[in-house]
Amino acid sequence: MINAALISIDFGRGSFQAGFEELGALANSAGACPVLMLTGRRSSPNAAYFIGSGKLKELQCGIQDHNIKIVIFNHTLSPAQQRNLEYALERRVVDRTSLILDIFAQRARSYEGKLQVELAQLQYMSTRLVRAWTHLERQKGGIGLRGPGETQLETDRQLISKRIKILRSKLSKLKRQHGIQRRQRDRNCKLSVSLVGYTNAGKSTLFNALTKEKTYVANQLFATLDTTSRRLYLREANNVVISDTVGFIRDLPHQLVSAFRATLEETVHADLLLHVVDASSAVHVNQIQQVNDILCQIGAASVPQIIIFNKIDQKPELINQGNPIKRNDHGNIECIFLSARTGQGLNALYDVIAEKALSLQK
Ligand SMILES: Nc1nc2c(ncn2[C@@H]2O[C@H](COP(=O)(O)OP(=O)(O)OP(=O)(O)O)[C@@H](O)[C@H]2O)c(=O)[nH]1
Ligand SMILES: [Mg+2]
Repeated sequence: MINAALISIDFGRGSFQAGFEELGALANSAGACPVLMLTGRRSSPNAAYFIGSGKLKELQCGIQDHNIKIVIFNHTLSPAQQRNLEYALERRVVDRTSLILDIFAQRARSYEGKLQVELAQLQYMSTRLVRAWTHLERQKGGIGLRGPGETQLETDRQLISKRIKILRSKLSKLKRQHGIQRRQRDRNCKLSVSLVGYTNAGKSTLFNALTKEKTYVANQLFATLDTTSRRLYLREANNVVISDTVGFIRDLPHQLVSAFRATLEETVHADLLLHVVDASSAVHVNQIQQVNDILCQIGAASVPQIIIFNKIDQKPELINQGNPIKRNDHGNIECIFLSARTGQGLNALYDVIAEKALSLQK
């Protein structure tokens, strides 16, 4: 683990503390150890350094005192800000987007996952490359613009766009194969159910509990990247397929959303979404909203959804009169309270899936 400094600036837009805690979890998941946490308030970012000169001094001292190797910002930095900070701090400076990209790169296991991560990284890099040179253009007042630097930049750009093209075509081939597999699955199966939700909500734990599988579970963000699907055997309704999917996060970098579109779109093709929520989190209401926003972006807003309040072992008071299933006035299931860890409420979920399977059967 390398020592990291985390910086988060409050621009007065709400849920600041939760966002900062999340950055700590992201840093941990990427393999960094947060030893210095700096916060501050501003009305808008400083153009050159994002933070003000006072905060910058504080950071410079802290870096010496705590043997810090990497500085992580809870924001999107412009290429110029990132470069200025790296010069001033003599350390690698990472913004929230590249931190998330880094975690994805560490976790990618499948061929498709690796391609998607590479595509997202190149897309991120290409925006950096373009603008990384504008400061030189300005400094040199336009003279010498066609020097070796510019040629190198042009070559880099061409290499990147060539590689992006190759990755896109490989991914679209895989997407076609997914389509074929899905149609076969549709023919054989009556209902496909996807577990979706905020990262670390407990989707994989619930998936394992339901299917007696052993997929990777960890108190980390983005433990799961690749979708895993299994047959679920229920007494009343057979042929249900359930899938564990990649978790979502607030402000998911748009490069990732576009690169992972194929994986994310798998959820669109489900007949039912089980939206897993970490009920023990103080910001779970906000997380539900974030997940629904992303579902909207990928065209899955109209897929029937049941909210699952997980980790109820830590919040037993949420269960209404001991009944794990909550229905609306029309008798439709609204949400379920359960604990994937202890198994409490799991039977109710089996019943609900069976009930839905029967009602949605084609
Ligand atoms: N107390 C408690 N902890 C739980 C419960 N379900 C999951 N957890 C814990 O929550 C953490 C995250 O669980 P995962 O199943 O990996 O969560 P996930 O939603 O798959 O996360 P990502 O794949 O990272 O998006 C792990 O430390 C689990 O042990 C539960 O019902 N109660
Ligand atoms: Mg998972």
